[in-house]
Amino acid sequence: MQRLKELFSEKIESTQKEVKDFIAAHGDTVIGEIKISQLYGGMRGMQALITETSKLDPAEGIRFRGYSIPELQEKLPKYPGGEQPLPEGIFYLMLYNELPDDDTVRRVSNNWARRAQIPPHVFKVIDALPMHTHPMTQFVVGIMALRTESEFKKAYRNGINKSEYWEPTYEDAMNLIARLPRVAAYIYRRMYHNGDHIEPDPSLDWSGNFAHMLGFDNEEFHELLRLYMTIHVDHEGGNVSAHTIHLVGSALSDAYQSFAAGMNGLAGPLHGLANQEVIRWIFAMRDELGGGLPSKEQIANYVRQTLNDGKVVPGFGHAVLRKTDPRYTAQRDFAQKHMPHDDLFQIVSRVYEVVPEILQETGKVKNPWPNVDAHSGQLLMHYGLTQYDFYTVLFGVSRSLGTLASLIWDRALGFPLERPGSTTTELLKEQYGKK
Ligand code: CMX
Repeated sequence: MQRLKELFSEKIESTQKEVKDFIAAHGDTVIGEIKISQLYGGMRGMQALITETSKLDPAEGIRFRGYSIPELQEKLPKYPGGEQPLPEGIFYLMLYNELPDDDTVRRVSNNWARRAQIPPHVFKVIDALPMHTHPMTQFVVGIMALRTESEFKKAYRNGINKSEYWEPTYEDAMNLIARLPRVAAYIYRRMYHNGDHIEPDPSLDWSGNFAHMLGFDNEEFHELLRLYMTIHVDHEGGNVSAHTIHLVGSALSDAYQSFAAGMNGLAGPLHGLANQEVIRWIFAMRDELGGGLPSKEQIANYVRQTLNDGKVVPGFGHAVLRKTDPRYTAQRDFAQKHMPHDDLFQIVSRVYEVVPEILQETGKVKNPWPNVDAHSGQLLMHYGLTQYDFYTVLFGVSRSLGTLASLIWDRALGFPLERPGSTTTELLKEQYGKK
């Protein structure tokens, strides 16, 4: 039986040729124009990157190598007796551009379990941080401490040929993915369970083992985590975390450095941190209203107050999406099936009924609909993972699958250093301000 790495190496040559031929034939084709407003507006709508693993459609949402989330829920292998896809499967799909069968997914699971050993200094470095250090900061520090294991760093120092860069990148990416759940669980148990750590169970799948190390052995929670780890993997290439990982990787920084950089972006409140902010926002609203299920009118007033205070309503809006995020819908379906009467789910549902209209009324919010972060916290809360400061770490563990699959392809396709140009307002005015 071929090793997973050999299987991947066979894909490289034909893809390299495909890309090279395409550039040779169409490299001069103009695919868009840039407006001055886009330079000041966060480059919205500019196609400026190649990311093969997924593509975001404003109306339809994310597709991974062409497959939507409902399609993947149907087609990807499941844990025995389970209904949700195994994230090992979506990783395989993104990297190999092929749907895996049950056996292949088991091999990915086993491969990661074999790589999951963490050198003891990583735990010591995390333990040196004060307990009030945000979990995302601890996570980034843990990732950087893991960098002592970098294969790329070693290979580069030994003078590796550039045509082989993908190989140590593959090793680093696979090792990092395998080790992140343990690092994340370590932070969680350290902060919230008096450092009472739980040993991994390598007989479980990657998410199941992660849930186990966090301290959750309820099979329904394992299913939730499989879904969570599948839907957060990737969101094409321009979002802050994916773009950062690609950008930093383009300097031939290794997977550890690139991924840690991206995680600092994910930790921003306009990006991944929004999932903890949603819960904080809902709890603050509930506290202000004296508990219980707020009425639609009370929620509307609270939303208006949030906007009047010059704050964003977390979990709503998106830079690309213009409809309800299918990742939100997948989580809502899960809640409807497993916890239709959960108090917090009732609030989240009511918030969904109220917020879009008010955001629309502002006349400026381009997408009034909920994104992935509007729902994830409620599901975690339901099963007792109540420490919302930790939520973005879960998002980060999942994001490793898409962004590191992309990083491997960046190296396999020999993508160059990313270095766009910048200009100044003065120069723009000189060039275009007189018309
Ligand atoms: N609440 C209040 N105002 C909002 C808003 C929201 N949820 N979403 C957008 N706006 C505002 C913007 O702040 C901006 O205001 P100004 O013109 O005063 O600066 C205006 O509406 C136009 O913004 P936009 O073009 O609609 O949105 P952007 O592409 O600039 O920003 C995003 C996208 C996600 C940062 C924004 O919608 C937001 O801040 N949402 C809340 C935070 C959030 O949920 N982030 C998670 C996104 C998903 C993820 O990455 O995990």
